[in-house]
Amino acid sequence: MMLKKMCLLVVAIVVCSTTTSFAQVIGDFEGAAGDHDGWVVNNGTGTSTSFDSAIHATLGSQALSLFSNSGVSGAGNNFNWALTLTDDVLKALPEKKLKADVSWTTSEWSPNTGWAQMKEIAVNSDLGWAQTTPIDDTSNPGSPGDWDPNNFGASDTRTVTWDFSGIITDSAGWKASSYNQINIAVNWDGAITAPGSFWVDNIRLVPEPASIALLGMCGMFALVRRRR
Ligand SMILES: [Ca+2]
Repeated sequence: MMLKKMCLLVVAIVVCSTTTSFAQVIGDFEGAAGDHDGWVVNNGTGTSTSFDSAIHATLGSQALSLFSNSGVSGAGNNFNWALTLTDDVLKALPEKKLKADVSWTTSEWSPNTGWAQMKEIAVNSDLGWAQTTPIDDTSNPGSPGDWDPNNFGASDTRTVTWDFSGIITDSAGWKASSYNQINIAVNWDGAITAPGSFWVDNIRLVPEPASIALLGMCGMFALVRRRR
């Protein structure tokens, strides 16, 4: 009987571990210089350039540094759809949330006032363009994606979370689309007159609460089995 219970426990753990997939990393920036895991850095108003950075890495030893040139600084000139990924892996987006570790360093921004944001994300597909703002931020839950040098110290790294359920309402249409794309914007205060950097690492897709609830049920099931 004991052997049977142990077997059931092992099966439960294996099944639960398999069905509740963990975060799927879609940007760790660990490759060679210029290899950004398929992410494309856009040049436009508020031009951004990029390079692999040894600082602010939260997964592995490199992060992506977005250097945003505010040579055209002035209110309204600093918003840029800086990062784009077009990949079939995004077909899973309706069942997932997107998280990214985002960093700023006060000394990068001059004068040390104003604000910077990694906030808006847009999805694009045959269904069209739709955008949303983050739902959570480990440093600034009251205003996710917003950073400023006065309130967040010399160096700040946080995890920002975006939820696409409100803008991908046609899940079947999204999955059937000929392409699936997300675009991440950076934005900063026109009062900041020198170029500054955004860092991003460990961009990942994480299961929706339904899957997390399943994980909880699996844990409870394992506990019940253990107590019997
Ligand atoms: Ca990394």
